[in-house]
Amino acid sequence: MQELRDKYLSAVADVTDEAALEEIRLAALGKKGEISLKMRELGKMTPEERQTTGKALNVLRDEIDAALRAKKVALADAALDARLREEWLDVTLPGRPRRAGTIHPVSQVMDEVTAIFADMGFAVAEGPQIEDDWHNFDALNIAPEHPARQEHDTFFMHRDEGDTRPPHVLRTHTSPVQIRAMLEQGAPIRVIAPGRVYRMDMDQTHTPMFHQVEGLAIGKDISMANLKWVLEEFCKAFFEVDGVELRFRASHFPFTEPSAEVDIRCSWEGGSLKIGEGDDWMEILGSGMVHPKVLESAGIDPSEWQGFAFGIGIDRLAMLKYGIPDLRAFFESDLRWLKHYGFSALDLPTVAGGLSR
Ligand code: 2NL
Repeated sequence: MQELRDKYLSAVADVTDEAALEEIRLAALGKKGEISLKMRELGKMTPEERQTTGKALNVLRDEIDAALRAKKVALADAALDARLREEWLDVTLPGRPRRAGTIHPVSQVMDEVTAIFADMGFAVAEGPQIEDDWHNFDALNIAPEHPARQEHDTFFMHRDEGDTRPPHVLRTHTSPVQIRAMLEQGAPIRVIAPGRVYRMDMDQTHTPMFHQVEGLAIGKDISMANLKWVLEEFCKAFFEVDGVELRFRASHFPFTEPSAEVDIRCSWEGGSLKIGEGDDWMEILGSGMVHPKVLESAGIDPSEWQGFAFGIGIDRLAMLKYGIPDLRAFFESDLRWLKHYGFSALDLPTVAGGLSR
């Protein structure tokens, strides 16, 4: 009896998995288990023997049963502990940063410019990026001899030999969109034409594709004064400065008469740009009164109607507003860039010596 007790209790103590534990239970307490067989032998015993042996067997059976149950719980606990250790994770760790996409600065500026002009009653007009040379040039009073019409400056679509159709080009401005709008809607009209334009130009400061917003307002008595007000309102809203000051410089475009390039007062101290103060002027757009010949081409009678048009390059505006907070630091010694964007008048410290960031 003592032997049986030691055998099973030490087996239970040594076992390390539930399957082996179940084998021990069957070997001891199962139908054909050692204890069960011993119980069956009680029938052959004398009543006295049966009483003492039976009692001892019951105690032994209960003791082994209790040990088995306790071990089962212990094994389950240990298994759970092991799993918790294995699958442990530190929920206090900071998350892995995810790169979030953003709207491209150029798209953002296009949207802003569009929204500002929408507030002043300008509708958005769209048109093809591949244009015929009539809409892109002739209708805009750009003569056949004009440099823009040379192979050198404009992307011309391929023509097979013997194909005598007039040339198609990648539009060099969004003006043809406004020509189409005038032909479709007539006067009065107030539209802007934002979009991609193409010129064969590629260097440090030019890309062959860039972005433009052109605007057009035609009415019975729309004047340069209206142009000035619209552009001032635009600049106040876009640069978020109340005290903007614009300077209209006489210029020339084939499609406007008179024509003006427009500069905005700014300061450029310590390499950071401030609009509306200072002694520098930065060119931001070209404009003028729509040439009578252009109105005529677009099916509008110039003896009855007149109006203004303007064109703004978007890429540099995007750079100024969102791209680079400190252009001088960013471009370090690139005077070509600074000159191109109108900061040549600045007294730059000896550039070769390097500028502090
Ligand atoms: C510039 C110059 C300009 C226009 C664009 C225009 C359009 C039509 C008729 C007349 Cl349909 N003019 N557009 C007028 C003046 C200047 O852009 O330097 N842009 C960046």
